[in-house]
Amino acid sequence: MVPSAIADLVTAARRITVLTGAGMSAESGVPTFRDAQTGWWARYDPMQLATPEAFDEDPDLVWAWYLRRLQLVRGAQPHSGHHALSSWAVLRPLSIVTQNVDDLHERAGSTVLAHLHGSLAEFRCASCGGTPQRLPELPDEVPERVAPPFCTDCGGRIRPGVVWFGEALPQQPFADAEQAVTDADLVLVVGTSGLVQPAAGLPLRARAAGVPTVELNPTDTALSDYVQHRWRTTAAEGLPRLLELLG
Ligand code: BV8
Ligand code: ZN
Repeated sequence: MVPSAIADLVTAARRITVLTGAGMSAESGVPTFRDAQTGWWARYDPMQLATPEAFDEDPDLVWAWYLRRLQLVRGAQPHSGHHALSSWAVLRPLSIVTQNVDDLHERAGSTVLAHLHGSLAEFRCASCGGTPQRLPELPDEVPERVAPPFCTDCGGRIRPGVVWFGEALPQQPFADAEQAVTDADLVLVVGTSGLVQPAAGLPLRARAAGVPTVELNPTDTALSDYVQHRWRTTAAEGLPRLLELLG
């Protein structure tokens, strides 16, 4: 049952911006950052691995971690929440800003306005920034360490096309995201703990611009006190209910 204040906002909204985090992919079987990682990956803290320092120190370990995550995402399917957003965008202008590096929104038919933290399926040379001509082949069982390939242009190491902790976000996507949360007449915040900056500041910008903000998350988060409405639901449960309101 959608809380009535949220139902009213959703039916009235003409320009919606949805900010999604790892919780959006959870029901597709992709672990969130704060879930214990499965298997022997439980030994590693993503916050330690998702850094340029980790890649410099142990490129083979970090590269294998990303190949493993890419393999996990390729084996995952978008869920009813992803499809609900894709259908909603046919009925109303809807922008998706995601912190996620998977392509589940796209595979549900959505266009993503901004991948704030890059993408698992993109790679570039850590030295010259060039993009390799071909993607790495994925072994069935990714070993604990796999040496990253070298750039055919300059011999530098190829790295994942994601934004690591301590790295700046891509400027245009972040500018587009800021515009999208202030131009909207409703901002949904789905599946994010609101701990990672500057992405977590976007709902606050919406609030400061007088845009109604609604959090869809089964638990309280760092943003819960700052959004206008909280709906303790999951992405795959809640988003289809909101779409149903549009008839
Ligand atoms: C930068 C790509 C500067 C890589 C990621 C001290 C204080 C404040 C800030 C900092 C600080 N020290 C450092 C910083 C900055 C740092 C930061 O914010 N650190 C935090 C942790 C303290 N930020 C950065 O470093 C950023 N860059 O600041 O640069 C700069 C400027 C100019 C020039 C140079 C440098 C870069 C941050 C990007 C890092 N990269 N990802 C990769 O994926 O490997 S972040 C990564 O973690 C994800 O992309 C995501 O953004 C984040 C995880 O957050 P969530 O998505 O929220 O996921 P989480 O697991 O936390 O939560 C899941 C939620 O889902 C939960 O609430 C749960 O309840 C909910 N949920 C679960 N199941 C469901 C569900 N919801 C709905 N349905 C369900 N079924
Ligand atoms: Zn290069």
